[in-house]
Amino acid sequence: MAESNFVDYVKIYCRSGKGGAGSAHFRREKYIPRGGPDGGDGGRGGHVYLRGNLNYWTLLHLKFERHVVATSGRSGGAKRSTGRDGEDRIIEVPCGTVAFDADTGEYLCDVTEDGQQVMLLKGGRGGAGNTHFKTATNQAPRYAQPGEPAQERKVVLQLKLLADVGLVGFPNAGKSTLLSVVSAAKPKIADYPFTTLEPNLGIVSWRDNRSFVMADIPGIIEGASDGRGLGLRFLRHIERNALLLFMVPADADDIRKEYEILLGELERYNPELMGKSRILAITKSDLLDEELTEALSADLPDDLPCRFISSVTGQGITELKDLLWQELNRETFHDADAIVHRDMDMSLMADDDEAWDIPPEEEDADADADLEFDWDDEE
Ligand SMILES: Nc1nc2c(ncn2[C@@H]2O[C@H](COP(=O)(O)OP(=O)(O)OP(=O)(O)O)[C@@H](O)[C@H]2O)c(=O)[nH]1
Ligand SMILES: [Mg+2]
Repeated sequence: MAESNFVDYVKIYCRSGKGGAGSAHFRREKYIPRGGPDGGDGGRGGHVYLRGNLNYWTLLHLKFERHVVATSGRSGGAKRSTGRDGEDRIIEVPCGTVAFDADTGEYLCDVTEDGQQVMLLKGGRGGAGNTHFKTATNQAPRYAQPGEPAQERKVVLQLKLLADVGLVGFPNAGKSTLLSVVSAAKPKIADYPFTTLEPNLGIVSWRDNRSFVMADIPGIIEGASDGRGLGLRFLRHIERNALLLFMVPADADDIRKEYEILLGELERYNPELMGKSRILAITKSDLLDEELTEALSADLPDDLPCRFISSVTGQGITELKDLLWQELNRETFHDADAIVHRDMDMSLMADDDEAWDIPPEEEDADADADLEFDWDDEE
């Protein structure tokens, strides 16, 4: 696909800061012989966080940010002075972002709310200075603790849109057209397959100023789970949707069969999608007369509610919205946040084999110059 502004996948190298070393300094002042240990503790290394931010819709702003590196804690100093903590780094992400380990595919965390902050990598603890090691039998410990090392990780961030209703259908089924009539969204609509190349979101207002969010994703075709068409790349955007609205056009050869193919592709992608509520809309019903409608009604799938609609004439649209709302508010409805993110299969991801140019660790300028102590010379 050409360069697009809808970025829902980025890979970033992240590193927390290492802890500063404790100091093994000894007090040295005129007229105070054998001043004793006075080395302070090292500072904590910076953490790396993810933070949800409603102002972002995609991961575009991170596309060229390849490294996120927190700074290290500073070493402790003389006179029990504690080293400065490293600076934290916060990666701002749109709500709905999920993080995975880029090497193992392991699921790490999920950010769904504005302002929600999740620690991705912990900064190293600072080491204890030699003052902590003074004991009755060892009044002059010449050692201090080093700081904890930094943590590093390549992280994949994936956006899984937060929408209530996801539209599922073959190309040309009329998904974008429906979104355009029930919301203010202006998706591209045309009479050829794969008009929609990236997901569109729209807010559907319903009675009494209430509303829900609908996601129009690119069409799915048979074999999508093997990578045909646009593949299943966009299916992750319906993983969170509480409700799936299947759409099959009235002029399809076999409505029930199309529905079953779609269902099969979804199941192959993630069997958990089968646990979601489903509704079937037979679109473009303006092409049917009463007789045909009746004939088709006799052979519809019976495991879900079905409705005939037309985005052109408005037939069945209000009833469909009512039904969607009703389903979304069902008492037993599962929480969209409760989805289980499966670990990613990294072997399926195109390996970009990039050179990472991992930035070198910074050196601590004020690191223990005082480590060589000359306590004995003081006498
Ligand atoms: N007669 C009729 N035509 C419709 C209706 N809804 C959509 N269409 C037409 O069907 C064609 C495809 O509509 P789209 O909304 O672009 O279909 P889509 O499902 O978004 O397709 P992709 O984005 O390619 O997956 C367009 O030419 C629409 O004008 C309808 O209710 N009645
Ligand atoms: Mg479309």
